[in-house]
Amino acid sequence: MKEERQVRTNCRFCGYLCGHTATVSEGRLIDIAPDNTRFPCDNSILKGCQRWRLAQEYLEHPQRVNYPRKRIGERGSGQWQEISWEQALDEIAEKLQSLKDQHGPEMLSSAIGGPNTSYWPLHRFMNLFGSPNNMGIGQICWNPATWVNTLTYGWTIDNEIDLNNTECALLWATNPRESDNSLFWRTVLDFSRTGKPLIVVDPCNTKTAERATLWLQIKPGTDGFLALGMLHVIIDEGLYDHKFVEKWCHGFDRLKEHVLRFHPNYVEGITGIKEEDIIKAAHLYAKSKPASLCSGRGIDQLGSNSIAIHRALAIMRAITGNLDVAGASHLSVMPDFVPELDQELSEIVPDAFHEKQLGKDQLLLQSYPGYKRVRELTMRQGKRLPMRYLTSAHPNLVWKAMLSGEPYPIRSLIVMATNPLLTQADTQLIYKALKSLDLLVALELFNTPTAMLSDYVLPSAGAFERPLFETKAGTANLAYGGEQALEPYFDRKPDFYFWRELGKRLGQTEYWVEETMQDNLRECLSPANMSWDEFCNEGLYTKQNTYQKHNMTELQDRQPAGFATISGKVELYSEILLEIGYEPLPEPILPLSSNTKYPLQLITGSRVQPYNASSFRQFDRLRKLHPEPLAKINPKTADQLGLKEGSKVWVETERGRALFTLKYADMCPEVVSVEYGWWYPEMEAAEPSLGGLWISNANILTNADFDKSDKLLGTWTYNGIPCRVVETETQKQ
Ligand SMILES: Nc1nc2c(c(=O)[nH]1)N[C@H]1C(S)=C(S)[C@@H](COP(=O)(O)OP(=O)(O)OC[C@H]3O[C@@H](n4cnc5c(=O)[nH]c(N)nc54)[C@H](O)[C@@H]3O)O[C@H]1N2
Ligand SMILES: Nc1nc2c(c(=O)[nH]1)N[C@H]1C(S)=C(S)[C@@H](COP(=O)(O)OP(=O)(O)OC[C@H]3O[C@@H](n4cnc5c(=O)[nH]c(N)nc54)[C@H](O)[C@@H]3O)O[C@H]1N2
Ligand code: SF4
Ligand SMILES: [Mo]
Repeated sequence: MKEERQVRTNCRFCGYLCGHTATVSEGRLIDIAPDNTRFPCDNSILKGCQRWRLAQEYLEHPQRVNYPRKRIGERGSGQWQEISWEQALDEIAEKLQSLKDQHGPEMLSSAIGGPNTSYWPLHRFMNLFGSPNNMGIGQICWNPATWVNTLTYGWTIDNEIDLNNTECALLWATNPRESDNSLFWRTVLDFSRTGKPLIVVDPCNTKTAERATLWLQIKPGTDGFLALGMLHVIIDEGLYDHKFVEKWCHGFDRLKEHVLRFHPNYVEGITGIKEEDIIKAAHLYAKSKPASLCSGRGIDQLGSNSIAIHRALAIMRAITGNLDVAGASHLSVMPDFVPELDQELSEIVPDAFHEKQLGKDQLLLQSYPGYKRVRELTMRQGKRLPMRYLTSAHPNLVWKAMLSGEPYPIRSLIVMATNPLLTQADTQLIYKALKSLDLLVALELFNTPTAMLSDYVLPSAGAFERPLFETKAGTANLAYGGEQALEPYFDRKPDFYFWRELGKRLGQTEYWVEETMQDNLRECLSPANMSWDEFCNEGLYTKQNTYQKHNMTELQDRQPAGFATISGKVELYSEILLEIGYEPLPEPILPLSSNTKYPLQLITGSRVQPYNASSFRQFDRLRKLHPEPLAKINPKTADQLGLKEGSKVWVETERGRALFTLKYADMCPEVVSVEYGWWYPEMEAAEPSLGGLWISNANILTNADFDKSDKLLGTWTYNGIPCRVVETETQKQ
């Protein structure tokens, strides 16, 4: 009989890493089952997730990349030669060295995506190579809240919904029913059954909004006005926490004056939400204690408005006494284990290469000077934010430098665990930029459209084939994950291997001491006094959350710790924003107005099951469940435009057009919400089709032009874009 092994492991088919038990025989995965005892996992919720069931198929899928391949025809011709890792690494290293000699290290860029792998090995390599040009999606995912909470509270927070403590939950622009198959959705569901107030702010009546006691149907991009309208009510009616405000908040009087003009009646005209509902929401949130306020991607993707709205929400939490309080939120603490910042070696590289950062002089915070200024403050409490995420290059500047050579040439790109042709804004620009490169390398599991245009595609070890260590980028004392379930199939290698081997070929040997990712993680955990084996067994490293830390006295001077800001308090009025030349109080702006040519407002990319971004379109089982890219619209709006449910439509913006199937939904009138990430892996994996890249890709409709992006972080706009919808008889080509 064949020997079978049970391995306590985690799924890696999206960022949640749900705990599972894998059954492995002769190095092959033969079964997989959710494991409630491993964080984060809820068996009943996981019944709804379709992806983990695909584990075996995922490992063996005929479209997986299994061996390193090198382009032999024209770029994008789909002609490849399989080569060894040695050859691929030698050739890539040689090419990078010669391009570096010619143009300087900044000619190399890299691209990363959502939480699909560990990114610090890439950052370490880029730091040592000397290039600041890593592009991410942080500007529209995670960074706005992290930056804004840090500059307001001195550090970032985790929001809590705790069934015993939380008396009210306010979910702002997030739809965990579609985006989260793990513990958070379980908690929201359970909370909704308590009958306590659950408020959802979303233009669409999502499955999450359906569970709300109050759904605020907001016009896209007007959230800053709503938040300031609620603040108006809370302050006007004295519903704030007077003691906390007096002792711990800076600039309350200026805030009070600032919110005067956001009368709910005025806010109703902008947001489309009735005055009485704005007042009701403010009452529910401010009077129920503790109240939790959790926000999602919908407000991270609104250009400058993202900053104003996050600031207003940060202020709302603080003045209602919901900061660092059980059942509402807690300020995170630095990890006991080695933070990603140190794994990246970000602090040992000379400052000189920071000078080469694109947009450094225009971006006030998401830049090395901005980072350094904030670091001076957070270091008062011994905390350091992850540097490479929060200084990542603005993609629009990088794509443009590839094309124009200005301000300096960027000639090569290494793409890891992301598919920018589908997930970054402005597909047309990216396509031209990629075509112009001297070297394009993709570390991938599948032959994505981005990989199709590459010079080399390297087969990464994915879910179950490599160890996992997820850490909130080192901003909290929490890590979860575990051991790989099996050795990688075929010639796949963990991403760590690629960076280490490339680094060794380019003079970085002394910085890559540990041979494997496991060795590295062992070292990384040692300050926390936990062995890698213990960690894998538990699947979790964490400490009990602590609260009200600003009141704790520091031993030497017996002074309360306060907050790591310029004033030492929560900055309602931000001194650091004032200092760097940005509005110290939240100033929302009206979203781009619709016009006669583009009369509707577009939302791109709300999450839908069973897919994750542009991934999983290769799986027939999932395609049967959700066969077509949908554009959702209010039936009345459709009727006014003479459009019928089920018809194929072009959604058009000034940037281009993409094909969707129209679906009626209970949502804001005059708004269209399209799915993102759609391509067709069954179509030709070469030019001109590139896997159906140009058919229904939402990012054909978007742009991230630097001069229209936010000046603080470079946040661009994925939601609230003027558009129109035109019926077409054209079917998928
Ligand atoms: N219009 C619009 N665009 C958006 C968004 C939106 O809402 N609207 N959302 C944005 C957000 S929040 C995010 S996070 C991004 C997500 O965008 P991406 O991170 O680009 O997500 P995916 O398209 O899933 O691409 C991930 C790729 O990584 C590969 N992969 C998986 N695991 C591994 C691994 O271990 N190693 C390697 N090397 N590869 C691996 C997968 O095969 C897949 O091709 O999209 C952003 N783009
Ligand atoms: N199935 C699936 N799950 C995923 C992902 C995936 O691609 N697929 N991606 C993962 C990633 S990378 C992320 S970042 C998370 C994101 O997860 P969530 O934060 O839940 O993000 P979304 O579903 O993009 O957006 C949430 C809601 O914002 C609303 N919205 C759009 N515009 C506005 C606006 O202007 N104002 C307000 N108030 N609401 C608005 C949308 O209607 C949508 O219902 O999901 C993760 N989980
Ligand atoms: S939600 Fe589903 S796909 Fe994501 S980690 Fe959990 S089981 Fe895997
Ligand atoms: Mo994301």
